[in-house]
Amino acid sequence: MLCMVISPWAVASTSHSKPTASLKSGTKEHTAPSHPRRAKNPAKAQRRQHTPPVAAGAYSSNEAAMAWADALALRQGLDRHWVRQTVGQAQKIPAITQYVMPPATPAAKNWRAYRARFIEPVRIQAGLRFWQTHDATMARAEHTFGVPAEIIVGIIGVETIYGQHTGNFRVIDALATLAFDFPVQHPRATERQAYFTSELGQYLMLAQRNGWDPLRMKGSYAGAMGWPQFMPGSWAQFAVDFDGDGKIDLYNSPADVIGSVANYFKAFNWKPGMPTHYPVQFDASRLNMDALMAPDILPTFSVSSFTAKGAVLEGAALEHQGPLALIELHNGGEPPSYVAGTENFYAITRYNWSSYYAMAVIELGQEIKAARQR
Ligand SMILES: [Ca+2]
Repeated sequence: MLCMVISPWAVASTSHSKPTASLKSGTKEHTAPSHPRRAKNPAKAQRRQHTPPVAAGAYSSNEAAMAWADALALRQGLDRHWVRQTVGQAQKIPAITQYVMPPATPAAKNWRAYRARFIEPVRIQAGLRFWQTHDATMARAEHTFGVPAEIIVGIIGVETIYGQHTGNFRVIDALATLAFDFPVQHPRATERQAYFTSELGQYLMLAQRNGWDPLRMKGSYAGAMGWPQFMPGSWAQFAVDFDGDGKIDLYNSPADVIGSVANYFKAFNWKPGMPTHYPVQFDASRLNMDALMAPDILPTFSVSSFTAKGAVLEGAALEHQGPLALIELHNGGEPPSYVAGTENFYAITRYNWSSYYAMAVIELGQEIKAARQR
């Protein structure tokens, strides 16, 4: 899974964008401890599908990489020769060190532009076909994990358009580059480098456990893999065998993909039956915007405390049990959009740390569900 945060405003721009791999984007993001496992930015990943990676030399001659390989083998009981050989054949991809950098001049955040990128006819039609083809599996996932089919279909659509764009970088190259050559000028270089180093270790252990050829697997520039773009640590922890063939395959088994996405949300406290968000308006006479925005996307306010600060809810929202957050989505030069996010909205941001990402997943799922009902 990802855990790179998508940078919404970057989507509208043609140049590079934000870090992903879990870099937080500057949008409304929760300031919690760093996301343990996922990383990636679907928009960037898709844009770079056709970027031919250019290698700059193998890691076999990199002493730090070889020392790390020795330590991993010792710590995890892996074959030292195999680990050294594998890491030694990883290639540094200089372009990847550019991709993870924040843009020099960030574009304005723009939910409408971001939305237009993901909520469009090709993706909706692909989602409709996917849902129709895997209807029974979706229903089984919904029943087993309590996560609605429209959220599952929204995630897989935003990530890879149902497996169409799963990434063309060798995972070993992407992770080795970010583990051993993470750009020092990045504002969170130490943390990010540690993250990718850990993911490289997870990847090698996954490969060893599953009998993969670690030099062949492909993924995003951040090492996210398969239809749901799971980082290796997420694969190890949350992926499930949902077609019952005894293996987990997020590249070729749609059932495993569906079950794994649903299981990820279950693990991140998805609340069955709870809406993701409600419409919200404001009462200017008692509005305390600073207080409402202070917790960022972390659901914090009861309905009564939310409305006391000037948020106006109606209908089912007034009966909501559990905390809410005020979610702000910028629209370039136009006024921002706001919704009241629930714990399930927050759960979607655990897949990719961005409220723009979460809203795109939700709205894509809604559009596909509506198309099914037509
Ligand atoms: Ca399977």
